[in-house]
Amino acid sequence: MSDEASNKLNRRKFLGAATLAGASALAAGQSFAQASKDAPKPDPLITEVQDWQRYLGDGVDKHPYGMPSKFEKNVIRRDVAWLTASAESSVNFTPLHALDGIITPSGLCFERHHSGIAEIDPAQHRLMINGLVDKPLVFTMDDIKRMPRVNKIYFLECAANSGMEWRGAQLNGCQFTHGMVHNLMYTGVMLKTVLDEAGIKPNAKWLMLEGGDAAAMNRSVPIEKALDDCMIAFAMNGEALRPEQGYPLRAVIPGWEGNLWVKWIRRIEVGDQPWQTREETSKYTDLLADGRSRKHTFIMDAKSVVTNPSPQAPLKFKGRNVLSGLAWSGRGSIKRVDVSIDGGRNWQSARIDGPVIDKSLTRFYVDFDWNGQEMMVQSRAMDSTGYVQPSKEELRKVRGVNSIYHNNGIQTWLVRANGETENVEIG
Ligand SMILES: Nc1nc2c(c(=O)[nH]1)N[C@H]1C(S)=C(S)[C@@H](COP(=O)(O)O)O[C@H]1N2
Ligand SMILES: [Mo]
Repeated sequence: MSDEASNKLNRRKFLGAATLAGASALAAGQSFAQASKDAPKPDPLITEVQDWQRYLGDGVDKHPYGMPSKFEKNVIRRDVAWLTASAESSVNFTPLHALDGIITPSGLCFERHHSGIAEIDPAQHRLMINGLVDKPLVFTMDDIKRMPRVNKIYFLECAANSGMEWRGAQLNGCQFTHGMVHNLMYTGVMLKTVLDEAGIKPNAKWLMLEGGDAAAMNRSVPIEKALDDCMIAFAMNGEALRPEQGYPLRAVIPGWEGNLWVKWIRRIEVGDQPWQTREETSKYTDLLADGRSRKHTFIMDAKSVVTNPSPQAPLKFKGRNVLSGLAWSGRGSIKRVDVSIDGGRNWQSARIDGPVIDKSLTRFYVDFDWNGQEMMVQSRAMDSTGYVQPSKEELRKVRGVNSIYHNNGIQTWLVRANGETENVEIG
């Protein structure tokens, strides 16, 4: 049977199933300590002294820079070899299914490079500002670190995130379908502060941001956005940027597609129109159904995904379970997230927990009781503008299937009776 046919069949079988509202009514007296019921009795892990209790552990001189426990060795960025021709011009993915809260650990942020990671000595890094300015300037890293700084938490999403899913369910894991996103606390200087130093001319309309990597990647950003909330950041999660993320300096363009967040930034040219160069062909263009393309699609619309359960994180036990996921919007904050377990007929509001910040990932949960029924799990985000995340069907009606970019459609996971979970599409 083809995958498509089997998905249809599963959907038919599923129609009589209960809603999450029904499923979430916890059976009276049911314990959370259900997994331990299968342990031998008496349980040596309770009655015997273990090695880690018997021997001295590593001293404070063993790990000058800490790493995760060896038992977490599967929690890593992963790539999909067949997606791109070379690892230097490629992408890897954040393991969303294995993370919690809203901040992405620095070593697990997805990477997207056009010409690999530039290795730059900060003492030799320069940021130049030229074009329509009163005084062209060159900043060293030391200069930038003497300017007033700010701390902000933002998501960065590549416009190609979920791009492989436009024509149908393809990659089996939220790491691969949604993992081109990370969420970090940035420390740096407002771009406005840097621009004010140079003094921008009245006819300035666009900035060209240029990277110091071998791609010399550049993108054009309208001046209104640049003066509003953009930053030049030198730190992430409290320490220097990682080389992968643009060390020693990157642009932060909140809520807008990742492509604009130029890494290893070395030059800002102020102009009166968008920059037209060969390099800007690396710009992302949305192809529409009729063959035309959308010119500038900068903002990342509201989106969400259930990270647990998902194909890499199946359900292991009946009874009490935690469904969890992430929601975000480039237009503001997340107001509400609804979750369905019957493929979008019935919805229940999820519990949002942790900080709810503009243009940041937001964490949601549903604490529910699973009786082993098959489920079609979906989540739907609503942002502070009232925008509601569309279904993939709705999205395709407007945008066709020729796009790669800006796919913010609702994701469906089929959870089978044995807990295994698959990427499927309804309809
Ligand atoms: N200089 C430079 N900046 C760059 C890129 C690049 O290849 N070179 N890739 C862009 C793209 S397409 C994305 S999605 C983001 C990815 O940021 P990350 O690697 O921190 O995840 O960086 C952007 N900035
Ligand atoms: Mo990107």
